[in-house]
Amino acid sequence: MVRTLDILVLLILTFLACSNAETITVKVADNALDFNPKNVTARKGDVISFVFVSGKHSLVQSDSPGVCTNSTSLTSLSSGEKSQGETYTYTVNQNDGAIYYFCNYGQHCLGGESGVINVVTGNGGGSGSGSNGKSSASVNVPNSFNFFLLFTITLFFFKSML
Ligand SMILES: [Cu+2]
Repeated sequence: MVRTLDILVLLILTFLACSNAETITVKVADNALDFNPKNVTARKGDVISFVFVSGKHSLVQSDSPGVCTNSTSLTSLSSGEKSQGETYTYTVNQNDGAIYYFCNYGQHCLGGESGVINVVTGNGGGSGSGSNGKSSASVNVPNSFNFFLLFTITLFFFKSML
């Protein structure tokens, strides 16, 4: 009975160690027709949480930066029309490359309402905007947390061997 419990705890800890997805918040029309931050770095599995701060907007993926036409490929990023106070979450489902998006509500895109999600490979969570140096610094936190989890898992493993 005790052994079964140990295995259960082991499984839960392993799951926690493997799922290090991060949620990145992007404010829509925080101050003007724009995104804050306009550029984010993310990894596959990370969740981009678009928070609609003011007005009405509709986010759609495009094929190039700053372009105001819908992507020709099947677009997975499409919020539909959202109003102030609403949130749209998008889960990154690619290993690398850039996901360009814009607001196709009214003439918002022509006013500069476009942004990009830069998808990078590797473990650890993503980061908000800023330099590459900053993003690598924030990656260290989940990595040390994972080390702690793996250490605990190892302890449980040896405990169950006794
Ligand atoms: Cu808009």
